[in-house]
Amino acid sequence: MADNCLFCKIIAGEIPGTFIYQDDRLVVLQDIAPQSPHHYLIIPRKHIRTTLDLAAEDNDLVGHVYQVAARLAEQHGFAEGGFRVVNNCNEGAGQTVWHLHFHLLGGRILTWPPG
Ligand code: DGP
Repeated sequence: MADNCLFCKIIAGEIPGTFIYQDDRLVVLQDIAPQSPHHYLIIPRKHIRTTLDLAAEDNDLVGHVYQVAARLAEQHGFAEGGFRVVNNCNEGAGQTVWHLHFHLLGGRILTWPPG
């Protein structure tokens, strides 16, 4: 757990969050400011600051993130309609929380390109 990390504190139960799913490697939270009818944050338990800080030993973890994203989209009924998994890396891409996370968005038509 990293000092002053919002997501580490939510994972530790020090700050409340709505957990959609959790296992030994990651948690999935309801986003506090949803951008689509389904907007979940897939957050590795391990504190990794950004995508740039991923190591080869994290390859299985990232694969697991995508497996969980697909299963949740199916279970929550928005896989067929289309969904998106997004990681914002660094400020210029919109990263505001410095603990690696993946947005899982679905439940509406998602336009392209993003802003
Ligand atoms: P990003 O901008 O890519 O770093 O995404 C951070 C997301 O985290 C953003 O969509 C809003 C969400 N968020 C910020 N604070 C909280 C919080 O306290 N609880 C939850 N569940 N989500 C939060």
